[in-house]
Amino acid sequence: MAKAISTPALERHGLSDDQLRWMLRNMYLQRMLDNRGFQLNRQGKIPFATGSEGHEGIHAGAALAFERGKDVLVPYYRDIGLCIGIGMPPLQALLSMFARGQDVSGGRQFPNHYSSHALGILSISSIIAAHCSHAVGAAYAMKLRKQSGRAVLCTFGEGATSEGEWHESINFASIHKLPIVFLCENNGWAISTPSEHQMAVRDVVDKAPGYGLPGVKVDGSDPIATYAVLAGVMDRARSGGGPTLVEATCYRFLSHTTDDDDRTYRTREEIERHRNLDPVPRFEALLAEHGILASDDASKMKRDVLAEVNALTDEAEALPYPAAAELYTNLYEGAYEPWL
Ligand SMILES: Cc1ncc(C[n+]2csc(CCOP(=O)(O)OP(=O)(O)O)c2C)c(N)n1
Repeated sequence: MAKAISTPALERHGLSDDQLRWMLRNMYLQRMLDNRGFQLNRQGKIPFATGSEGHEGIHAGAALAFERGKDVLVPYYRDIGLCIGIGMPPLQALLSMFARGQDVSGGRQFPNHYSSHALGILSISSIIAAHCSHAVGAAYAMKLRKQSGRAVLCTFGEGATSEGEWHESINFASIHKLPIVFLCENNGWAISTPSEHQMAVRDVVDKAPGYGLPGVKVDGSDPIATYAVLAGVMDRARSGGGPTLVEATCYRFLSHTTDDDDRTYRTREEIERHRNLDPVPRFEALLAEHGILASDDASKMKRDVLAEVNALTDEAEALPYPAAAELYTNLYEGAYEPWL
């Protein structure tokens, strides 16, 4: 008699059905917001947007490993899903794109420079890897103040790992056993530079032993695996075990930003090949296979997210630009008199 083929149990690392569905919703929201940026740019409504399509699995997994109210996130410009995942209102992303006065940077359209004291999000630095030293500073402060039970999560791309500040930061963190996790979102490209032109070692984690800290590589298109790795190493950092370098692999499906034409350096076939690893349909299929999504749950969730993003787009677009009188606000200490 033929044996019935049963689906192997899902390795869920303690995540409940609700948490798994939350992850999927976060991934849809990231993708729709991200794609909205490109659409608005092509419509001539916003000057610039970055693409994070392909990073959704990393962001959903990392967001759940982050402890709100305790940890500090020092993100980079692709982390829209991670910032939303730890509580940033999605409207913030649109306010930044539209350069509206209510944006946290006052509408200066330095894209994705989210920050929130309440949520523990430090502003990013557009200078690649400069924020790693800021992150290490935050972790050093936690250690000096003897704040156990807290850790810093610092993210960056693989291109950043060629920068001097990255090496200095990771070295300092390792010497002082700081409560920090360095999360590399390795999408294979640093604008037009492929990772094999970026480093002579195969993997970013190969750099960890040189600094005396552990390195863990994970498939970043799998949000559960990413969560499991990050939850473990964040706990280790929080309890005094020291820093870890995590490399989460993914692929950047869109061009680097709306200013970049990726047809000049990679083929359409390469992108299509990587579509097999697209984290969003893969995770959706996994949850459906294990009965965590009912038959119309995914389409309903997508419709809800689209309606939310449409409403937020209209809301952000209707808000005013910053007033001209705000031009120098937050640039100089105290009242500033223009010298003209
Ligand atoms: C110090 C510095 N050098 C160059 C740039 C220009 N630049 C902006 S993004 C980028 C690529 C970074 O690639 P990676 O770290 O792999 O992150 P990804 O964009 O692929 O997510 C570069 C070179 C910069 N912002 N800062």
